[in-house]
Amino acid sequence: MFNILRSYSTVTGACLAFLVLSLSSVFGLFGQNLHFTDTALKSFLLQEMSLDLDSNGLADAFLDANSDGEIQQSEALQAKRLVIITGQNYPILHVGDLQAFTQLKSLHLQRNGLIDFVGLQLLNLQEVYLSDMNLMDRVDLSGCPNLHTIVLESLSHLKHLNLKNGSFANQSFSLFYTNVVESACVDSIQAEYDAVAQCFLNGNSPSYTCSMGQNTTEQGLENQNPVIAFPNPCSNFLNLQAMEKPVSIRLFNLQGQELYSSSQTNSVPMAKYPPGLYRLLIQSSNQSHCISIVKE
Ligand SMILES: [Ca+2]
Ligand SMILES: [Ca+2]
Repeated sequence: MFNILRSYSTVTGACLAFLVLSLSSVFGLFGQNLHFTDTALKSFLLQEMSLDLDSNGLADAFLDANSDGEIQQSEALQAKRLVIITGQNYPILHVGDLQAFTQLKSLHLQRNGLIDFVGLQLLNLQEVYLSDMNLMDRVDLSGCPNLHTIVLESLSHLKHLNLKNGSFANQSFSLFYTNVVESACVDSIQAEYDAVAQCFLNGNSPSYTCSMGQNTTEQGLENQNPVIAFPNPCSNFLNLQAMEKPVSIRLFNLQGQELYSSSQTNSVPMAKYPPGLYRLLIQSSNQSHCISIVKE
């Protein structure tokens, strides 16, 4: 009897030990602190809001949910939509650390010193917005095969763009290229500004299948800004100052829906729209320009 009890308790003990080990390894995995090679990126993610929970293009929650001053694996896996708009305060140079954010669907990077966007393999990523980054010269999205929306805007030194991935030739990408990037030719892919802009002008959900082309010349990378919109961020009204009188002014949300259109105006009423990111398309007699507008 004693032996039976002893073996029973040994088995129970072994089971408990196994359970404890399993649980600790599970919690160990998800509770693991992420290591960041780019400390500015880590600082930003800890100190500023970066999660966009309501999909309006503006951050509204902190990634460090348990406020322990570290980003755990579990916190990274909760991130579906990440907004990183840093200004001068966080000199982020690379985005490779975002590789741990494997559940990301949408990534928005704006106004920082990033010099490239390369090396990320994110299978769930569907949308990428890159704008107002004057130092960025290389964008390689070939590790993100499920992208359907790519917005590249005001990347005045962008020279190398790679959208190529295994199924690229059969896929349709939505691209908005605005004012400064008129033609991106990298590897064998050429995406032409005019065709994309035309889709946008038609008010459709913009969709443009890049063709495989031989032409790799770069053209029209002038850095002019013929339209000024202010204040931006705005609240009730957005004022426009254009070198040439606009023929039409149209406001879109991030889903591509047209919210407002006018031919005779130098200000756009914004009061009735919810806070978020919008795009203003200004067409003059011979060119069109797109500006990102933040409504507070
Ligand atoms: Ca939001
Ligand atoms: Ca944390």
